[in-house]
Amino acid sequence: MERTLSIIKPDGVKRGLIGEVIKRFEKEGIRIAAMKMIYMSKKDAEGFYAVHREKPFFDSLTDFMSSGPIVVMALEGDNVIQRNRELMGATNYKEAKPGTIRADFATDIEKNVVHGSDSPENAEIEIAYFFSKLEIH
Ligand code: IDP
Ligand code: MG
Repeated sequence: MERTLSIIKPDGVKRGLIGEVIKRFEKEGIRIAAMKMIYMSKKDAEGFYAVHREKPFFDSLTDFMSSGPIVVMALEGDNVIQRNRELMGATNYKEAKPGTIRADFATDIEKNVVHGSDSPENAEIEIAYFFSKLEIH
């Protein structure tokens, strides 16, 4: 059993896609172990995306991620890190497989609706960034 961090980004929340995204997880038998809506400050977003500090898109990405409320979730299931990445689709929605969240809803390489951890190490760090032990069920 594995856990991963999922985020419905500000574009997804603003466009009314919370239910749509959660439905796709639940349909796949992925369990939601923790969930809340939060509003990150620019500093919160910079801390979360610290691995991308040197990237040219870092400033724009952290502005975007602190531009409105987001929904953060800890997802649980077998192989859920990879399964979530498959449901999300490629970072660039133009390269995402048809039927994935990003292919269906993303409008931009940055505004791509969802985040998902990419490894067990990062999943653990990212879940702990938002949730205390008492918030994960
Ligand atoms: P991922 O979200 O698919 O794991 P990462 O490479 O970790 O993709 O990038 C984090 C986020 O940064 C992406 O989801 C996207 O919002 C944004 N991003 C990635 N590459 C670019 C880019 O080339 N231009 C603008 N934004 C980007
Ligand atoms: Mg990533």
